[in-house]
Amino acid sequence: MRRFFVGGNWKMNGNKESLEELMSTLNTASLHEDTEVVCAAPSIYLDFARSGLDSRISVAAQNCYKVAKGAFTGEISPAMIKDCGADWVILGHSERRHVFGENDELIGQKVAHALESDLGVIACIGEKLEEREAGTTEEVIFAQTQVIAENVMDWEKVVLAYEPVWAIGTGKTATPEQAQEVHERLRAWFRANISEEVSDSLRIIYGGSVTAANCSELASQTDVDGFLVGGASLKPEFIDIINARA
Ligand code: G2H
Repeated sequence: MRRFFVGGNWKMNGNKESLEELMSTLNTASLHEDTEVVCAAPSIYLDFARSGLDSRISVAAQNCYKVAKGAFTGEISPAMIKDCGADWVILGHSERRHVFGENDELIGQKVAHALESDLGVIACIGEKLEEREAGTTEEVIFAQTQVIAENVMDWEKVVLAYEPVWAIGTGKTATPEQAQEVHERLRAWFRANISEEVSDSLRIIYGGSVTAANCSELASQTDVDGFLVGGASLKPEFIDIINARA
């Protein structure tokens, strides 16, 4: 049985005042005990998020670099993330890939180093609209997954987030059928290329305009094991998304 996983990706939003309000709403909410909840704060607020959120909620960074320390101005390392009390990092998010030009090779190196440093990794993959329209969705997401897989020794610390780029922040969610279809194919890829055990146990979560209104139907799909939520994670409706699985 895969534990339902809901991540809130705050992206580059909020300030101390608004985040404090959000955290107090989450801290006092009734949250499904079976759901693992993680909030990904901007790096400058990692400490603030860890001290403001109660212990039911883990904290993630939204990115990190591929080495522990050194002359890399502006970057943060997994060791620093852990030092702030956070346990997870999001890697390969489409905004890192497409706004900041991160390629598969760099993402793979970051995955390897984050895992070596004992951080959990929320590894993101997803196709662009033109790739879906060209019928290359599988080719794209399998290639992204392959590079991630080459850098993973222990799958227990990995959650795979399928986030179709055309659904991110656009209000255009994948239908439950579209999400299930891709998640099922990803699970089949893991069965064929990694192992039956990893295929059965790996949590594959969906991201892209998830809201309180569409989360229940998505959560009821066999291979959807949770969500990575952007915009809606900054609002009280995040609680409904955490509690989406009946
Ligand atoms: C996808 C998602 C969170 P949103 O990026 O990772 O954001 O829910 O705003 O589409």
